Amino acid sequence: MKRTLQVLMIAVLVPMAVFGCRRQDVDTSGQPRAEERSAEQGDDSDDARPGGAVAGNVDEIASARGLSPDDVKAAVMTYNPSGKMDEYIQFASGGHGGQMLVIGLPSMRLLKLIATFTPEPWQGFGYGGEAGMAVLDGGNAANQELRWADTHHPALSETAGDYDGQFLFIGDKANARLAVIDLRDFETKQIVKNPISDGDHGGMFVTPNTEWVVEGGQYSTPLGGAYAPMSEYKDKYRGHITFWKFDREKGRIDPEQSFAMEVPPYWQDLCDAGKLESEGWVFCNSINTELATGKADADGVNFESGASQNDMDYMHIVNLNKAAELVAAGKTTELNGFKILPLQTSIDEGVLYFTPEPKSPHGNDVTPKGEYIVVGGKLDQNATVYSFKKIQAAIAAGNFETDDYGVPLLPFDATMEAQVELGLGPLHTQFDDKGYGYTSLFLDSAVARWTLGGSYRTDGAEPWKLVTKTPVQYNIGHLATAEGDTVSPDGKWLVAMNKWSVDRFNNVGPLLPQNFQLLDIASGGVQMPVIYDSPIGVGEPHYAQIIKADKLKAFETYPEIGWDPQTMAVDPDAPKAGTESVVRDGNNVTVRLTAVRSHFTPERIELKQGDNVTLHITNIETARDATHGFAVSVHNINLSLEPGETETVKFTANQPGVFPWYCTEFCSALHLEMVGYMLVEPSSAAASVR
Ligand code: RUQ
Ligand code: CUA
Repeated sequence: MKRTLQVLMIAVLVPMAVFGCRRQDVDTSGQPRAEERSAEQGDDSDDARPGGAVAGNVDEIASARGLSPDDVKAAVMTYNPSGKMDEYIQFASGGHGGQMLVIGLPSMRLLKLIATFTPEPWQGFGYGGEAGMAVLDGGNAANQELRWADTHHPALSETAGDYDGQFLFIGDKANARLAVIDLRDFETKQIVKNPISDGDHGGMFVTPNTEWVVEGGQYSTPLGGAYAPMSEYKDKYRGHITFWKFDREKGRIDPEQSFAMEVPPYWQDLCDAGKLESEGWVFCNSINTELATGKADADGVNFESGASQNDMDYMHIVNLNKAAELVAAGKTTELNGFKILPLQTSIDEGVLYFTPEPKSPHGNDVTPKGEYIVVGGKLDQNATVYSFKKIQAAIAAGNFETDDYGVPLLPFDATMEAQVELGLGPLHTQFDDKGYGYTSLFLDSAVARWTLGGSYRTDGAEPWKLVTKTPVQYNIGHLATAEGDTVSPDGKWLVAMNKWSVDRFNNVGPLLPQNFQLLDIASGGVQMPVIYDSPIGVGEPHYAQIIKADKLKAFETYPEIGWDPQTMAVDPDAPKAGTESVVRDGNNVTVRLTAVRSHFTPERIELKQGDNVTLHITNIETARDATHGFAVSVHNINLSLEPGETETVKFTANQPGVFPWYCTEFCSALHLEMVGYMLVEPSSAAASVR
């Protein structure tokens, strides 16, 4: 009976989701109907609105532009005049753009793109500079250079469960990798590749003091790159939850101290780390407990349907502290040089438990004090709330049933605290400082605000109850509130990260941006109006975190001349003013250059064809924003040197000819004169003709 209902829901809801609009707005084109479009835009829906040349006072301008009083209020709430800083900084994943976005709130201005998994020329990342090349190469697979990623869930480093503004982690769903960004200079310092799996999704989530960075798997395979046919799925395929040890001192992941838990070949999904009451535990959702293997012929069942048969999948409940003890005690095996905690060990030692979760669960979010876990079911109408205390009691009660792999199964009724009816397709949940949860509703295209229960309710409001919903455009995935997944959410701003933008922006062709919509959750009583639309035109962002801007203490310039951003220290070997040189030793040539407005020293490098060149260059500026570039024509060499920074490039001068190099940043009036010549003398006269 329940299954029939579910199949019905899929049949009805999936087409709606695909059209990407609120139900009442859909016609068969997937576009809101014209009359609704104009209703949404206010009375004056004339597309050719007056532009900048509107004279008069605020009321007159507003009326000429067709802005309602609410529009004007929204503008006033979000507008930053020149020089006014944003109060919050949002770090958003850049999706399959492979980068990170840095966005100011409430202005929603894009402040920076952080080159992360993919070469990025403005930052000179991946174009010859040795440090960046080494970071990118650190993320290569065994037999494949990887130069893109699908970034999903960023995690800011935490101290005692609060963002500390020091580091940022982001996972790559496509290739099972993790990047570490140092927030002193907003640069990527490390990429690690998971040695036992090539895919993930439940990452990155940090423990409250950032001892561990959690990477939950997704599409199960034989671990370690082995082969097995799909007919052996149940026995040979496995999932993983990988725990990366973070060395805060070094600012690096330590793979030697990291480990993976072997788990059944369900598809693990999002995770979250326990905090306060539940610190030391980790919770991960799963889907495909059906062990569907896909449709390969006419008789097969496709994944979409095969992996949605069961009413319940399993939340994975992991005693991480216990797991770490077992790892320290050597109870691990090794695969590709990486520590694995075998499934049977986790079962025997009480490290892993399951509890049922309804209807294709997705988001998994621990409440601020750590006593509840909120799970969204993609095909559900409810968010399901679990109690950590009840989970512990169910574990203590023992007498378990198990799943097919022998993992103890805690009864749903014993662990569940409440089911909160919110609407269709609840995904992810964030929190505020007033005891409310905020859940994205993908199918409804809405954000729901609802009351938490227990110690969060001091206002007499009924617990576990929907309070209000705001429609968003369209098909919201994640959402983020200010510090909304920490132990002390701020209760300000909510960004709805919408998958579809359809008709919200000027037409830029068939590939559309996503739409970040800013909602005011603080000042409007129970209402949560949408007050800003921000197009995101660089890959599909998933999760984001929003940190109070004053927690970030980034360098304004590098602290000393000759700074190596990789070691975060002065390179004693860095060229400085007066130490520039070109030194030849056989066919090895070492060039030591400096850059300062508006010249390089030296300005000529004379090479012979076939020379092995090592070029060190320092930007010896100390002024803020005095960045210089270093771009050599047709050599794929392009550096960005921030004030104080030193970089190294190595190349072989294979091609004879004359190659100007120049500064790519318009740094001064005589920037065009900031140039040099690299001359490569041919090894024979004939070679000089290209
Ligand atoms: S997942 S919404 Cu990684 Cu929810 Cu994208
Ligand atoms: Cu330096 Cu232009």
